[in-house]
Amino acid sequence: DIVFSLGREKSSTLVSALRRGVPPSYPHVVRRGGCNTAAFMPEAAGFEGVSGRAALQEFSVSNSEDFWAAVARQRLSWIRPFHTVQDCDLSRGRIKWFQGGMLNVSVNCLDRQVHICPERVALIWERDERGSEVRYTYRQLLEMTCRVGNLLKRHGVRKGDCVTIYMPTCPLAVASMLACARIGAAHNVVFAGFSADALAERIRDAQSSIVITMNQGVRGGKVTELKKTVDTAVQSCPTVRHVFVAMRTETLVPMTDRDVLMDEMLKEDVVCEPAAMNSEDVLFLLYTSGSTGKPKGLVHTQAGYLLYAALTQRYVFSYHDGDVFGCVADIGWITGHSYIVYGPLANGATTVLFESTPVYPDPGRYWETVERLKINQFYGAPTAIRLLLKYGDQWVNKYDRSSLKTLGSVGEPINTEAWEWYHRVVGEGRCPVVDTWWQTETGGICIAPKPSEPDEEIVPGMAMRPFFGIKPVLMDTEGKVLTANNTSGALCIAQPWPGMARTIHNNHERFIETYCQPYPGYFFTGDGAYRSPKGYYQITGRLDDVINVSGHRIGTAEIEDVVNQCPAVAESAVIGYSHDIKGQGIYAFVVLKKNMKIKEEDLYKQLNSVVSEKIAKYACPDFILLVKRLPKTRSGKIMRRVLRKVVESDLDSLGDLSTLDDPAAVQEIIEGHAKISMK
Ligand code: 6R9
Repeated sequence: DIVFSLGREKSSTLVSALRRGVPPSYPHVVRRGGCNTAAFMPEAAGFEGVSGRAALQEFSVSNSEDFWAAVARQRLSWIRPFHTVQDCDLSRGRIKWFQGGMLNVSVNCLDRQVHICPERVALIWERDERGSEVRYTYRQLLEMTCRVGNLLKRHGVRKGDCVTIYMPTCPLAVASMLACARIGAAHNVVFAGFSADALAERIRDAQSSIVITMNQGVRGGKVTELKKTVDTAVQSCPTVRHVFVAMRTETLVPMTDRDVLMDEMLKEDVVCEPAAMNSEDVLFLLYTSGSTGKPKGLVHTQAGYLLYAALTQRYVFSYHDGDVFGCVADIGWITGHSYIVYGPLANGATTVLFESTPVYPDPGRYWETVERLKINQFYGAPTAIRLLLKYGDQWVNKYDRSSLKTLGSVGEPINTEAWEWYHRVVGEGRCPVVDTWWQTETGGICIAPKPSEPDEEIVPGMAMRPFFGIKPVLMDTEGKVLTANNTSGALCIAQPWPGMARTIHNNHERFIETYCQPYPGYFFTGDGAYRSPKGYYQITGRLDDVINVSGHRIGTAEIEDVVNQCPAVAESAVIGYSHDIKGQGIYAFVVLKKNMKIKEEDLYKQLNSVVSEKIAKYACPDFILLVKRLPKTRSGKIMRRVLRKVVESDLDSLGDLSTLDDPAAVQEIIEGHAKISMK
């Protein structure tokens, strides 16, 4: 009778749970244990004496192997079961989970759902043109994925190859990612806002032989020439054999012998045998910025990543069967990978692919979309919230948001004002706001207010609580663990978890140096954090030379490298400063070569075009200040700390300038900056 009383969607959950061998999480389970832990997470029924969500978190950390083994067995479909839960040594950068196990990620995301509920909607493609959304069922997505898989195979893609995907968020991009997973190739999605040079660098580093792209992209009513960018990029990528071209618009683009129209997939079979992959085979590379000029290709593997993405999507957002999950990120970033594609699909969710911008055609776009698609969980970036806040409440109130249950935030700290507005206006004060802290490196959310008991407090602007299996620690400058509360330090994670990146592609040394060596035995995040008197975490920002512009990571060194390539430039220093909407803006200090005569305006134009050409538009400086020299130590190191203080108008805490090679340099910079800020 449980089946009959639950309605269609719910009863299918029950059937699916039973088929997967998961104890169903329905009322009879609740009553049996006298607490709701097993109803909350079925696996918890097997963890003796664990009652309540906080206890479950503690158990997941102190009995990490038992916890992850139970969850992995029950939430993933295995071709062959694993024999070893984990084999990790953080101090050596050795991270392996679920060894001996074999599975296929696309089967876990697609075939599993098709068996139970083939006509459930997997994707809603919210196209740039408002009101023209397109739905794809799980059956259709599986067919599309198989066709792409077969097409790739026909063109020589084999297990272990790497396919670069240069596409905006759209169904074919998702099918391409899953097709790679199906045939055992790794994917390398490059954000479609990156320039030809940035794309080429990533294709070369990944040794990719295939690129999948589109004729043109459409976003915010504007067309971008994606195929043209790929054509330029592959000129310097000898490894590329084929470029596959999907058609987003009707505009024809020049094609060469190397190019293949994606339409060819229609000739392919809708069945594609899934490859049996080892847990630790590579699932994807994803490039992100570090503190040097060269972006790093972080490597995520199959089982651990998928499990972690699925579990966090379920529990941080209180996702339930039948919900429509709306993550408005771009698939070019890790948020898109984990919370548009892998997490939601592994849980059988309906996931939204948002192609547009928050203000197109007007600042009501998000909320109109929420109303029309009946979105239950909305996951966005603080920068967009800050922008929309400025347009006023009327754009929100115009639309029915009663479907919303949870609001999420990611990418950068969310300031209290934006948090309050999100909670009070967008969520009408009734939806928990989850500020989720995590990174490309962590694979999925590590710190967030949820899961926690329904009545537990959520503090504005704080990520607060570690997820299952996550043990955060704060370190002092000497590398000692800070045990007290009400204290700040470098944020590390004390033990491995299944979702973490395994290495940097072709550069394990750099992986160890960046993440494992700063605090031996711990994973170093690069962020600083504060732990409140109650033990809640608040992220305070990066400790390295990485800045965060509208939630996009960029290394200051990357920008400097490009600026320094300008013929007129002798040297430069780039810093981040706090920006109303973008979170951080970019400030470049530039020293010209001797006897260089160039109009300031021309120089600014040149610098902006070179940065957008070599990296991306979002990396262009907001301010450029021409100076005669930069503040440097006697050993020649640029003192960015001093520049930051000047820009923050915090002249009282410039600190000790006696180590400076030429203290007069600072005065010149102070005066120059004062002029700029008056403009
Ligand atoms: C998921 C993602 C990671 C960096 C990270 C941190 C910042 C992300 C945050 C946050 C404060 C949050 N960050 N979420 N800072 N509060 N909720 O953004 O990955 O692009 O790799 O950026 O973003 O500085 O280290 P990624």
